[in-house]
Amino acid sequence: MTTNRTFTMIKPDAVENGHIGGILEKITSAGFKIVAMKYTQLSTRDAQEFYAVHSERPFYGELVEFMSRGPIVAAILEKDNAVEDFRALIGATNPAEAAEGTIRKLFASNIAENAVHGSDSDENAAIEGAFHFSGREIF
Ligand code: RTP
Ligand code: MG
Repeated sequence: MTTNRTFTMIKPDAVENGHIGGILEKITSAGFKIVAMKYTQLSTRDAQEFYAVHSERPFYGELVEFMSRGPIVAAILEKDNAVEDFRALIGATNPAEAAEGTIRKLFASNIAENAVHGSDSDENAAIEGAFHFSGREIF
């Protein structure tokens, strides 16, 4: 079953700004269990592939460059209703519109450099988790 899991990345801006610890604290305090995690960096090709769904959007080139410019933390998280609850925890895409207390409100810079990724469906959570982790890296 994958329906109680979601996939996240702490994006390069948040890593650069020293927010790995703060973000992981928010995630675990909200009741998410970390079942897989790694410190890694996306190649240009990895970022193009991961965000292929946005390839026709005007911000695609900027997004690929941003997401591949430095290390990220990738993780699979487990909790009841994980996808929806994690999207609520991270807040709106644009941190200026994100609710108080959300991860993007607390740690994000702007709509492009917004600190964290959260899967938008159970299906994508499974695809994105498999993009980064093999079965033996998930606990
Ligand atoms: P994510 O996929 O990273 O969790 O973010 P999201 O669902 O809230 O937003 P989405 O529409 O999927 O956009 C993916 C990422 O693209 C960047 N973006 N830049 N410059 C812009 O107007 C713009 N819009 C989106 C952000 O990094 C966003 O999280
Ligand atoms: Mg998205």
